[in-house]
Amino acid sequence: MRIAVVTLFPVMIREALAHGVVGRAMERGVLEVEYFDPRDHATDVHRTVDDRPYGGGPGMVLKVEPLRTALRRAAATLPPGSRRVYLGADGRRFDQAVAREACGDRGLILVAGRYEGVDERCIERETDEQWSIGDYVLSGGELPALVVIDTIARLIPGTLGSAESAVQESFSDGLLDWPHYTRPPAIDGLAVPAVLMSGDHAAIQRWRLQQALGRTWLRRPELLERRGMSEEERVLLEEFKIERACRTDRIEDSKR
Ligand code: 4H7
Repeated sequence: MRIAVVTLFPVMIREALAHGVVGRAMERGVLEVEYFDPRDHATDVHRTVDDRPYGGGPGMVLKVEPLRTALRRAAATLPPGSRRVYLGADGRRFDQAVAREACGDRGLILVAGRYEGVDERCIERETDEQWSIGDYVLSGGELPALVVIDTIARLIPGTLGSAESAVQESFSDGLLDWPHYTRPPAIDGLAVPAVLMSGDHAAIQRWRLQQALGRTWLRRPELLERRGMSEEERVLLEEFKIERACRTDRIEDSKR
């Protein structure tokens, strides 16, 4: 897949993408990220990329011409039909489903705003969609671009090793993760759950699914609501609730 980022800070994104799983995906060539910097298309000696807002007030707006040229270069370079996405807090919420939808595309253009934002007509005429990564204000669209690229990259075949993708595709889909443990077997008297030391792989799988269901029920019930459960999963979750209730009782008792 090819992703173009229109940004005043290409180095910020390039360096962040050089590491770990995404870095390897780029080395293998399953993901290609290209940069289009409006500053390269500024026309004056100072290479100006901002301009004063109509209506006055503090702050500046990304200058139209350099941005538009960078965006059009990106669109001309990427496969025809690549979606142009503006990253802003008022966009459609970016989540795993949006990422899954995008990872099938051959190309994607991400526009990272800076200053107080981008001329509204540019957004309307030169982009197709707006995405937001969450309800908070950031000083630029570069971090959202990184979040989007990392999430999508993990879904491209060839990014994750076979072991990693096996875990991802397994029963845990749509659930929060189960807890993980490594050595030592006890930390300050806190032991690793015994089942994980049992060597019984079926029991371990069952326990992990149960933990994932239980945690999702406790922390993000709306995710479970949306996803639904199989009959087997319902039974596992009921067992989780009962065990948890017993544990809570024991804690209450010990306080008395
Ligand atoms: C576009 C327009 C995305 C991009 C304005 C981007 C949050 C998100 C930005 C702005 C973003 C998100 C410029 C508005 C800086 C706020 C202080 C970059 N913030 N900004 N101003 N939630 N900011 O996805």
